[in-house]
Amino acid sequence: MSYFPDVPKIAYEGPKSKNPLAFKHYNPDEVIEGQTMKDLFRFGVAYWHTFRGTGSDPFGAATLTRSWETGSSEKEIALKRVDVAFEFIEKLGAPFYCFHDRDVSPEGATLVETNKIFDEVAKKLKEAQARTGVKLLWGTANLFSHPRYLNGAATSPNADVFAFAAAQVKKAMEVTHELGGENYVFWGGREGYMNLYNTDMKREVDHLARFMHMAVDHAKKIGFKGQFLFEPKPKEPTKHQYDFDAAACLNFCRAYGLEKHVKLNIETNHATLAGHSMMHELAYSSMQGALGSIDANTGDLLLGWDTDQFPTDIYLTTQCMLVILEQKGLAPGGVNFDAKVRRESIDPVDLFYAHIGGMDAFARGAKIAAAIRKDGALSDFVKKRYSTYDEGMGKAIDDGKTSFAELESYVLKKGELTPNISGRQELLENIINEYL
Ligand code: XUL
Ligand code: CO
Repeated sequence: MSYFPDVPKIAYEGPKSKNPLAFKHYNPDEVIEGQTMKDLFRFGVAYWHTFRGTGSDPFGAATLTRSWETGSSEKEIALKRVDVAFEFIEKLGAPFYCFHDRDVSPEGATLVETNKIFDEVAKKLKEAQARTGVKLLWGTANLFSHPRYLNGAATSPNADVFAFAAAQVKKAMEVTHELGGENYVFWGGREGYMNLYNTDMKREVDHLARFMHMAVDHAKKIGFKGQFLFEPKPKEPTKHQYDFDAAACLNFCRAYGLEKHVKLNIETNHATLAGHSMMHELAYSSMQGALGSIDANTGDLLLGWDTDQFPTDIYLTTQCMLVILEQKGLAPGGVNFDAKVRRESIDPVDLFYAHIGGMDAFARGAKIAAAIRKDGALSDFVKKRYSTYDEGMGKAIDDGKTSFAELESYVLKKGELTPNISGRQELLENIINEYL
């Protein structure tokens, strides 16, 4: 039984190909800075968008009707969907996938029933992974869709809801571990507030930290060695989310002693919602050794909410790859397409076009970034720009070997300062365009 009978295995055909169902730039075996593209990107397919996306939006009902979404029960459909998903992922040639517990497996009437169904689905996922060689990049728990989470999960003012969330994450971690998941993600869509009049922010943030320490303890207990990742997002659905951006997440981790246990999963559309560029969030996490993985997508400047579109902008992917190459890749993280086709893109084949475009855009970005890096087109300039710190008093500042008093006598003695040099932004922007 095939769910995509008209789609062959997607092959690399090179930049001259006009075949829409072929890669023009993503060539898994091609080496960039010592790594194959397959290992550099570690592309992942997001189960929630690609196999559960319906095209519904706050103003309209589902538009993406999929022929396979039929069966006598939610469980039966969930099991069938595993076949659909692995046919898609295998044909696409993505080495990884990612899921929330509730994307792959429905909620039953009780927690016992929910977990029993989850075990059955996980068994089938494990078989499909073994058959196809597709691996689990990360798992996570959906702590935002069910009405019980209306006030949050780990930050809910209701302790029973906290307890239920803990039970749900415990199970999701165990299944992720069972499936060989290489990371485990926490995205707190409802971990925040809508209004400070009814919120004890200190208590909520303390609870979030308690929750995380219990997760760390449980990972130890079950032998899960995967990387924990926070996924920053400033808002949506909640007005203010505690994991606002990379800086807020890292501050939280340090304040509560979690910095050894948690890295970040940076998402493009979340970065822009926070008023940052993706490159800023990547560079900020990377410089602190905390860039673990990325959720690749893009927003729309004219809409302004989390539109989760597939990334096709070569400037964007080049900027991402400049940072990712600098830190020699993302493993055990990867590039997960947290992106959905538009509600007007109603055919299953659109899912292929979308992923092919995203993978090719990243491959092009990587080739361009590698060429820029090889020539030192940016780095030589940046090094020169800071060269006053390479010797003399500048070096003493860098080495922590001076003081305000010493610097005061230094400038008094020196009189005239070393002149500033041009930032050359326009020239550097022109140079980047020469590589595109
Ligand atoms: C929501 C979002 C999530 C996380 C996983 O904006 O990005 O799908 O990636 O919970
Ligand atoms: Co995401």
